[in-house]
Amino acid sequence: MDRTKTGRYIAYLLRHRPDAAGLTLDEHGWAKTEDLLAVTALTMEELEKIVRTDEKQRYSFNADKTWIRANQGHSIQVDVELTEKKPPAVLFHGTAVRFRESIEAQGLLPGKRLYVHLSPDVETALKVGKRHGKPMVYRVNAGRMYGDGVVFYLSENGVWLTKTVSPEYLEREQTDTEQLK
Ligand code: HQG
Repeated sequence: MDRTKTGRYIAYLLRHRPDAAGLTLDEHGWAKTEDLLAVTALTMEELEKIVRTDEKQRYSFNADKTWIRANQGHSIQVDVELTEKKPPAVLFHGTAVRFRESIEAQGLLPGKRLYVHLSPDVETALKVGKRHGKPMVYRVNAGRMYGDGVVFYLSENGVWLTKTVSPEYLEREQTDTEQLK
C-alpha cells in the first residue's frame, strides 16, 4: 500500500471501524500501537513517519508511543478528551452546493460523525467542501453561538468542533471559488 492509502486505512480503523481489523479502542479512542502495526504490516518507523508527516496531523501517540489514536473525526462513540475553547468570532464550514437547501432548513448536523467540523479560514473550508462536489462555504457566527452558550472544542489538529449549528448562525460566504482553486 502507498502511504496515502495506508493513512486512509489507519483513519478508517481509528475513527470508524476498528472491528474491521479486529482492533479495539479504549473509551478515549486509543488503540495499542503493536496491534495497529500487526494489522497494517507497518514497521514502527513507518508508522512514526505517517504520524509525523500526516498533512492534517490526524493521529497522536501517547508519551511512550505504546498507544495511538485519531485526534478527531470519529463516528464511533469515544471521548478523545477534546479541549473546550472560546471560538474566534467567525468560523467557516465547507460543503457541497447540493446540501444547501437541507442545511439552510435544518442547520449543520454532524451526520455520521460526532461533531460538525468547522474551519478557521475560507481556503480550508473550500478544500473540505470540494470532497463532496461543487463546493460552497458558510460563514458561521461562532461568537454569537458562544455567547448563547454553545460549547466549542478545538482538536489537537486545529479543527473546530461543535455538536450542531442552527440556521440562524449561518450566512453564505461570497467567495470567488475559481480564484481560490
Ligand atoms: C453535510 C475531513 C445536508 C456537511 C475534513 C458535509 C474535515 C448536511 C457532510 C472532516 C447537513 C458530512 C469533516 C444537513 C451537514 N443537510 N447535509 N442538515 N449538515 N451536512 O465528511 O465536514 O480528511 O462527515 O456539510 O478536512 O465534510 O477526514 O464532514 O458536507 O475536517 O481528516 O454533510 O473530514 O478531514 O460530511 O468533513 P463529513 P465534513 P479528514
